Amino acid sequence: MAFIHRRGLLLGGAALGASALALPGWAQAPGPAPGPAPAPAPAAAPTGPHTHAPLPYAFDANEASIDARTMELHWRFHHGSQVANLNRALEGQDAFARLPLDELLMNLSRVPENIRTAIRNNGGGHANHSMFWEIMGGRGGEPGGDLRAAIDRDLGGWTEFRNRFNTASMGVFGSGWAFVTVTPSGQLAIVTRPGQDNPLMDGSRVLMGNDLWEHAYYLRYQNRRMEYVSSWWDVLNWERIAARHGEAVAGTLRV
Ligand code: MN3
Repeated sequence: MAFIHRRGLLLGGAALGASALALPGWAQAPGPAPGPAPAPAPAAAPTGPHTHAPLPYAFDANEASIDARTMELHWRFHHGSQVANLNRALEGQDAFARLPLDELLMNLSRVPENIRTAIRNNGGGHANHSMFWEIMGGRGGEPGGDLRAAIDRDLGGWTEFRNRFNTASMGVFGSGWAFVTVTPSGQLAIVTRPGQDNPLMDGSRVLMGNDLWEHAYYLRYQNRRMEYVSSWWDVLNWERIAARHGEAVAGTLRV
């Protein structure tokens, strides 16, 4: 698995560029005229305090509902730029840069106004995507145990839960997310948020959630959000989601 993942990483960026240059016929063509010296590279983004963790599986691990190219673009560029922009916004903001992501998002109103929107969008996006990658890579099915009991108790049972969550997902206008939140006593609720907002901004912890931005599904599904929303259940990792439910009850769940 680790090998496949590393190989997947190499398929992006530089490796793709190199293979494009190796197209047949190019060897006979005259070399390009020497051009002007390349522009100096822009200042590198700060490497912390927040980090863009590797995906916990290969890009094609969610192929049953999300294609590998979408996974790669989404993780590498969409999520990657949010981490970089979050770190940029926190430059020179030592007190806020020291906060773990969940505490930063729970204290948005204390963040200086000139960086608050950047923290909200990029910090929210970092939290949302970190959770999103974590809860996929599975084979769908149905949860059991305490989580199943909570779904039956709070969300009307398994079928009703899926229907309600899908309906909520379809009701998000434009770009946003559908979530299941979880209280410290393990109680569940379905909520939606616009943009990259995260329920942590209102003091609620997230059990699970689905990315309803078109970049999450457009290559395979184009405008057909309902097909994506219905198919997404097939790649959920219920062991991991059940573990998050347990972490919420134990008080250790973060983003
Ligand atoms: Mn996204």
